[in-house]
Amino acid sequence: MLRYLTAGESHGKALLVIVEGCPANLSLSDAEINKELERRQQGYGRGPRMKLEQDKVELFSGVRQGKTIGSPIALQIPNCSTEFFEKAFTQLRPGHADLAGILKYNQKDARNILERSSARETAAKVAAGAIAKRLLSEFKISLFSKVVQISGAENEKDWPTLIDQAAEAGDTLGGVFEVTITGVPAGLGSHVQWDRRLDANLARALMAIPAVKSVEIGLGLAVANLPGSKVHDEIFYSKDKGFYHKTNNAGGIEGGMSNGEPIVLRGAVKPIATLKKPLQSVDLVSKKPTQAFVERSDVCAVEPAAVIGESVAALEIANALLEKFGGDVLEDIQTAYQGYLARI
Ligand code: EPS
Repeated sequence: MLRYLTAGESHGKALLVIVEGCPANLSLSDAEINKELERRQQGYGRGPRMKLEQDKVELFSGVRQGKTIGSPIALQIPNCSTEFFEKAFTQLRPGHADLAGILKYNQKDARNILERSSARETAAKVAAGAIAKRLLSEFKISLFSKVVQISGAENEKDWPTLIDQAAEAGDTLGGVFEVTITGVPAGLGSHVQWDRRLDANLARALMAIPAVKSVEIGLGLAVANLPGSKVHDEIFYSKDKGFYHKTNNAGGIEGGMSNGEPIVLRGAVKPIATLKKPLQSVDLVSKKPTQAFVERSDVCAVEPAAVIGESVAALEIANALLEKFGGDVLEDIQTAYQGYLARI
């Protein structure tokens, strides 16, 4: 089983991750992880913070002489921008974790909620996902992602103008991203138990990305309005290809298992909740009406969300792969994998 935990605050010293269950003998370098971290920092509509941060990983354990040794991989990404860490605020921000968080954790300063609920944490997720992607590449499984919509507009030529207009108006925008995973063999995940269903685990991983409000697999929501004849993918067989489908409305997953077709996932991202032109709110201490707290923020973060989606999906696919083929060393997993491919 591949699992991971993150720690760290947005403006604290660093973000930390421990990835446990990565098999031994996988070659792994800082550079491969840094490449993914750099992708996450891009995107039209990002705020000034991304010019300050230079996300680079420091590997502390689990790797020796460029290869994993089967022990937990611990790493950190230092934060450059730590200047807000001591700054208290009480003007609760609608759409953020502030209100529910201060009530739940009995806090007097909403900073104690902001710091961990910030999407800065996703840098740690992407670092963990980079390790999963490295593992999957040994099995010729690849992940891609792209933005497919910004605030309802599908033509990418319109996006910069829309984002500029929102920035000008002190507003923010959301959108939709898509993750495609190719090379996944049929049979990852399982129909036999709810928590082994690959679609459920992928959906949970995508929904756990801050600001993601809806997840679709394949046709997604559209299945509700179509007859079965327009939804289900017919099955074919040829000697070269084995079993295959000519359509992929299922998005590569049937019965909670991969079916050998590319897995296609979409995530809908809400607009960033910190607005330059602040929304109406209430002050935590005085209980009087106030404008929401405004700190430097992004206008649109759908592009980084796509990279994050790719990363968390990689972690789920890697976990399902290890569940099916077992093994704590790369060579054993490869042997089991090749045997399985030969059988199916
Ligand atoms: C975020 C607010 C902004 C974003 C941040 C997420 O940070 P700051 O308040 O320091 O300007 O830049 O995203 C990142 C730091 C990042 O690395 O993606 C929020 O409130 O979620």
